[in-house]
Formats: sequence, structure tokens, C-alpha cells
Amino acid sequence: MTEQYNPPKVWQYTEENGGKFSNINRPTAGSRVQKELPSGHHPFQLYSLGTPNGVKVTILFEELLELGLTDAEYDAFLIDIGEGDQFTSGFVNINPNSKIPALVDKNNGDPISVFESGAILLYLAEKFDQFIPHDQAQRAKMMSWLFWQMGSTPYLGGGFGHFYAYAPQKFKYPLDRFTMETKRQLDVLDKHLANHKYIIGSQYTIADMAIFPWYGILVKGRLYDAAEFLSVHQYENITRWADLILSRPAVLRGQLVNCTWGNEDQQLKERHNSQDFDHLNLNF
Ligand SMILES: N[C@@H](CCC(=O)N[C@@H](CS)C(=O)NCC(=O)O)C(=O)O
Repeated sequence: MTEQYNPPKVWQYTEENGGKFSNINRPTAGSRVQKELPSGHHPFQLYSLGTPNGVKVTILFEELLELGLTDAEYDAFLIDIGEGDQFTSGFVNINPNSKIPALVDKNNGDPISVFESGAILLYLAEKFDQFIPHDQAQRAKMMSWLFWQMGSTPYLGGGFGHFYAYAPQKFKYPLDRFTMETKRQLDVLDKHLANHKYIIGSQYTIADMAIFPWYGILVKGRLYDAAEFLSVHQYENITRWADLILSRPAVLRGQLVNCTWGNEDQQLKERHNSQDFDHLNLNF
């Protein structure tokens, strides 16, 4: 048993709690330094990092470009969340929540900023009328799974991932709780994919792009080093679907953008045009 914690009457902020991100976490919002964001020459400016939430959006951009939609050209600037780039005044201006990804669309008139990865996916899918079904029933299905991901993943990332990979010690109670919930979510998805090729059926949509970087990558053993602990081999339908998604060149490219860890030849810290991928290794 670990030592019992008796919460005080009023919680107080202490600077260090030993967790991986404790140096940047604070109980307040807003900018901490005055610094403008850089801007490139393309209409879309993405400020992000190659985490699963960031990769959702770079996969969509690369998929749009793969279709030949050159209007989807984008500059992707790196926001190093470990260094606190999300708390600069420039970033807070476009996302008061200080989390990647955030997008600025400079296409017409006043720039439009969008934050929350799900909102960015919807914004771009609607704008280009791609990867989003027209049929109302299919659209409802896509929305349901898109919002399933947005609502469920904090238990996987902030719950399981945090306590399994980032907390200063391993604690049984939160690990049991969040492992159970993560496996329940994996089972929900696995049962669904037993009779769906893609998330909503035969059409590949932004729901696949939202769910894959979390649950697809998890079963492929590339998230939190937790494949054995979670017995991911049990989820055969998710594995089949993840392999299908991974066979798409745009997905391979999208995963490299704003990535700053892993193999050097699989990191594209900033992306400004399609030739930036030329010297990189797309073999995952
Ligand atoms: N619900 C948000 C979550 C975004 C999020 O949690 N981003 C993380 C990286 S994956 C972040 O920027 N963390 C920085 C921080 O918490 O200070 C979304 O989907 O856009």
C-alpha cells in the first residue's frame, strides 16, 4: 500500500510534483511570455507537434494534397510543449487553451484560427468537402465516432498514459482504473471494426484520421511502450484496420511532421513544402 493522502481543506499549487510535465503545468491559463508566432507563405499555418493529436491534422493535410488539392498546402511550425512554446502570447492568441494543434487559415480576408484537433479536422473536411460523407446517416455515424475519440482519449492519454509512462511512481489504483477503461475502449473499437472496413464502413473519413493516431498506434506498439501490458494482440480487428491505414502514403508522411523524437530520418521538425519529405524514411 502507498501512503494515504489526506487532502487539505484548500488545494495549493506546489511547483514540482515529479511528473514528466510538472515543470510546465500550472493551475492558471494565459500567456507567460511575449512572443509572436512565425508565419510562412502558404494559406494554412499549422502550429503543432508530432503527438497523436498533432498527427491527426498533418495526416488530413497530406491526404488532401495526395488528392491533388494544392490549395491545401501548409506550413507546419513546431510548438515544443516541453519548452513552453504553447504559452507564448502568439500561440495563446490563436488557442487560449495552450495546447497543440492550432491552425490559422489566411485564405480570405481576416485570418481564421481554429483549435481542438476535432474542430480542425471538421473545419478542413468541410472546407474541401473531402473525407466527410454527404449522406446524413453516414455523417451522423462519422460525427459519433469523431466525438467518441475526443471524449474517450483523455482516459487513455491523460489517465492510462500518464500513470503508466509519466508519473514519478507506479500507483496501482489509477493504473487499474485507467487500464480497465483503456481496454474497454479498445474492445468497443475492436468489436465495431469486426464488421466495418473503416470506421463508418466503406468510406475512409476524418473519424479514421482522429482515431488511428491513438488507438491504431497503441495496438501497433508505438505508444507508451504498453503493447504487452495491454495485451494488444487481442485486438485483431483494430490491428487489421491500423495496417490498412498505415498502407496510405499520406499517413506515413503525416506522422513525420513536427516530430522531434525517434529515428532522426523520421523527423520533419517543420514542414514547408512536399519536397521536405524527400530525404526521409517513410518505413514504419
Ligand atoms: N483536446 C485537445 C487536446 C490537445 C492536447 O492535449 N495537446 C497536448 C499535446 S498532445 C498539449 O499541447 N499539451 C501541452 C500542455 O498541456 O501544456 C485536442 O484534441 O486538440
